[in-house]
Amino acid sequence: MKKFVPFVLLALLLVSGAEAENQLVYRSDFSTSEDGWYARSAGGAAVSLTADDSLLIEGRTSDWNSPGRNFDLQPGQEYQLSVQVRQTEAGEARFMISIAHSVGGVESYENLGAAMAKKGEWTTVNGQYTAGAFDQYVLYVETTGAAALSFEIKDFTVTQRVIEENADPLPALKDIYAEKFDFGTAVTYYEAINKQRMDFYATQFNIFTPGNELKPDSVLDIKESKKLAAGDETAVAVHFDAAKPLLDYAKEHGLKVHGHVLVWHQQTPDAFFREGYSTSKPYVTREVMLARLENYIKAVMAYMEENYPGVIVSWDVLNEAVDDGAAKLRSSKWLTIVGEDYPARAFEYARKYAPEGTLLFYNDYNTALEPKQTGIVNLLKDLIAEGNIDGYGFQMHHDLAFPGNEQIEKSLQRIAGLGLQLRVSELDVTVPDHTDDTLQRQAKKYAAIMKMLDEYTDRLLAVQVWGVTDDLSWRAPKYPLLFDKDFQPKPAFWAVADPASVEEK
Ligand code: 9MR
Repeated sequence: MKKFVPFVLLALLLVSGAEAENQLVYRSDFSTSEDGWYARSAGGAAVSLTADDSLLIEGRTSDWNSPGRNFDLQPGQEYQLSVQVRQTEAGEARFMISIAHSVGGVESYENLGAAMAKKGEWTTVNGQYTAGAFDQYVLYVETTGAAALSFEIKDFTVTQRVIEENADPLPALKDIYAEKFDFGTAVTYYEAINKQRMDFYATQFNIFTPGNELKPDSVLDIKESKKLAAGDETAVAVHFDAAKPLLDYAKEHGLKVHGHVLVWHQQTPDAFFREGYSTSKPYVTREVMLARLENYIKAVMAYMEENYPGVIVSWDVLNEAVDDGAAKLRSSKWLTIVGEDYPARAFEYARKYAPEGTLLFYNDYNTALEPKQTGIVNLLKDLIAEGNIDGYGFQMHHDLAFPGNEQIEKSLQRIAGLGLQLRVSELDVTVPDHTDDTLQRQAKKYAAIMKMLDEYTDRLLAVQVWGVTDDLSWRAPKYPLLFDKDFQPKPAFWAVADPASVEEK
């Protein structure tokens, strides 16, 4: 049966903020010139035009000797690549599209696609590439195990996903909720280096969390720490290469960042817990581990204060420390090596070194479920007693029916009753397919959550979705987010923008 769509909603559905489509940005043309292509070689190989408008390479002595061309690629952008190759000297040969990219004069390589070409047959080689952050990009066509083979190429194409702002902008979630709380999203490295994407995100969101890039496995510099450990087992070296693009973007555009995460049982190198930072050595003592924890937190805070003052407004100090099946701390290396007070110590050090005013959170999932909820409440009570925690982050990785709305409501009430500030830190709602009906049900779930949250605006600092477009979600096959892969707002977006417009039943 056709659903009644109110006029206002229909009008809104016609508005869209941005869209993405595949556009051909380059097709080789060898009819009159080499079109910028040259031979990549230490001297012997050379390219020339043929009578049938292809480019021939001869005189090769290594597989990497190849026709190559410099391209002006944009960091973070996704490219589809294709080329026709033909060789007449071997029964068959393997061809690859590859890229040589360089930054600060250091060149590195990736193979982007491969195909076998039979003697005399024009063969298509396809590849794809999401551009990293480099100063220079050279695409080339090389062989594997056929160093001396001469071959021809034609129809080299580069197709790019282009994001275009539409004339009619979408209503912005950050503006709709400006009086109540910040609206944010998680962003990963490849999104952060994609300026087009970030510019679109910045129209909707005013707070960002690195999806992975401030986790200990991105931040800890094990190699350097190892060197330092030779003189002092408690020393810790850190670096922020992965997080920099987002931090730079936020700093430049006056956006807030929520840091995620200082202490977690996952995505933390085993070496962090071992003597000499060596995975073959025994675990360190409680004393050494606490000193490493303190030094780690100190170094992270010092770097941020020096390079990005004021950008990080809050931190998940501790993530997912409570057991899934019992009201207690989950077993982890932190628990084994340091003991039951490791959460308290983490908050103590975070408070000690964080700039004044930085808010410190404990963050967890399945808050609506027992006995985990009681475990979370017990931990929060202990941390509150120690005086170094400001708030709790509800992750809210949900699906259509799980957890039920009453369960979510109860968990909000119970945690809010502890007097802490709250965040929704990782909101997403998975669905099994993306039929219209399912997407409407997803919208209803989002609307129900937003309506509940409206009761807690006195203490709710931010609502963050865990990603923007479905295709880049950690749960991509289940379409959990507010925008589809082409940046089109889903019914879920409109439901979050105006929860009251979504009927209950
Ligand atoms: O979104 C993150 C994904 O890219 C990583 O593969 C995954 C690995 O642990 O972590 C995801 O983020 C998690 C977050 O840090 C903590 N809560 C659960 C999130 C989803 O797994």
